[in-house]
Amino acid sequence: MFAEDPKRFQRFSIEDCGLFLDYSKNRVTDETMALLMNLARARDVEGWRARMFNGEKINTTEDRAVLHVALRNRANTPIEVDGQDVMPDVNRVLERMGSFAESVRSGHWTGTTGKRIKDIVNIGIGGSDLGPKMVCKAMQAHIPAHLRLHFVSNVDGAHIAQVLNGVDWETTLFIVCSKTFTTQETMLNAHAARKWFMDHCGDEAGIPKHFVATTTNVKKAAEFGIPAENLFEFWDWVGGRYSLWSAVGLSIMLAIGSGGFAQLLSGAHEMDKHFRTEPLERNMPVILGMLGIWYNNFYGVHTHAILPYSQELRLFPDYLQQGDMESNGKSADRNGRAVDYDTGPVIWGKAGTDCQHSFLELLHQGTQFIPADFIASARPSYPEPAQHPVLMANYIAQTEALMTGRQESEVRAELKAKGLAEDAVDALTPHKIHPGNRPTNTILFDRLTPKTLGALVALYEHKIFVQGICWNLNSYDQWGVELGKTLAGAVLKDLQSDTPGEAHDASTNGLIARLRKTL
Ligand code: G6Q
Repeated sequence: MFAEDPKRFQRFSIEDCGLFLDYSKNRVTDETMALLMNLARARDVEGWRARMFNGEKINTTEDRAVLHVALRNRANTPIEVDGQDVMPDVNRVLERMGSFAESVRSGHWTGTTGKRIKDIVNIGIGGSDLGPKMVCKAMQAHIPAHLRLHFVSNVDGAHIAQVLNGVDWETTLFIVCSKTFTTQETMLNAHAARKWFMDHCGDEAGIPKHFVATTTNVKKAAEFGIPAENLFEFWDWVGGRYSLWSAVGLSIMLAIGSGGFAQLLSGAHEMDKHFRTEPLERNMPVILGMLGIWYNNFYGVHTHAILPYSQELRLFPDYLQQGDMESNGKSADRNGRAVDYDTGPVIWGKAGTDCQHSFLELLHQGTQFIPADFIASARPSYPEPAQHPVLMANYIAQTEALMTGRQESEVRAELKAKGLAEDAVDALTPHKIHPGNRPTNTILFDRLTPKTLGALVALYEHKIFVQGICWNLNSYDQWGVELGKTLAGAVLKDLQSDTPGEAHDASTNGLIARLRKTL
């Protein structure tokens, strides 16, 4: 296709919001793209997009609006939920977060013994962990040397213990980050942190200098002992996995400052504008979303790899894994009918070049083809002159190799040139053939800044939206997660009770009996 069409790269690439997207290495023609755009129109992506931006309650199973776009609405135009403009509340909380973050960063806010805060521990899980953690890791180069960020999520006690072992109670600030303030893991970890703090400080009066909360459940946070002035609220129209732009991003603001956070928001806002106003044919989230549908529903390919060629973006695949799979991993449609088509793919990935030394083999030579997004920054964040060109060369070479492969004739010629005998050439050739024709998207930006990162995250959020609409899903509920939050209760009761029941299957009963001996 490239040989026949010298303009293919120009036609199938697009640049906006600081991001360059090359989607020319996909199995598509102009006709494919036109038909995919027809499909998006037929599914009324534009109508649903307007409904989301207008604050309609498109999350029908929870009767909620879906308004993460309001959190980064830098134009400050009114956005109403139930007839009420949400922007004054959004701005009020942002301002409070800003003055708190700046006061901690400048050393004006101190711990109870008067020492400056050095360690910030965010205690949260899922949407209250993955977004802020990913952004803080990505923005490491922008974080002042005197501040260290830690994220505790797992209810495995090793997680909090390891973090607490490395910090000093006098200089540590805990953020209890939970939309509901009832999530078992977060509450247990928060109580463990509180106990550890009290064991050292010995005085309840020290708590307000070391514990803050971000939540929609102001009452529960107050019961935990967080004073009202240490509480940063958000609202039920912010989905957990879309919440890093809200008070859930307090750790980000502490890390990169209120100015950096504003840049993150404005990058996302630019992408919101792009998504809202560009025609579908020139709309990056729509293009990525429809290409995903092309492979998922027309080729029957059910996984998609996210490969940032960036050590700083190494958590981006984990973050998107939740964003995408929790949103579109559904099998009932909006009307409650079981779907008879495939919905969200498995999202996975790892930073390059490390991924080349692990699973990329399967992408090159496996029996299935796996579409992949290659993401990178044209300029490095750290001055290591020898490294960056090599990183970039690998980034590009992989997409080229996945597309062009290595044909039999090439392999044979190369082996012969090395002087191998004819039978050795015959034996080795099949193993060295790479079929090629494996599709990739390449996303490139000038530099990894808060602004480009904001645009990048929003690009994928809207891609997920587009796909959810095409599959007629509610991408904004998570009943599977809710089930998980209650499932462990019955087992825990049997693990801890003096008279455990035998109500489970034989395997579960057997495992409970085994563990009862050690607990
Ligand atoms: C995200 C999910 C889920 C949620 C966590 C934490 O969209 O709903 O990952 O973020 O379960 O919930 P809390 O913030 O309520 O503790």
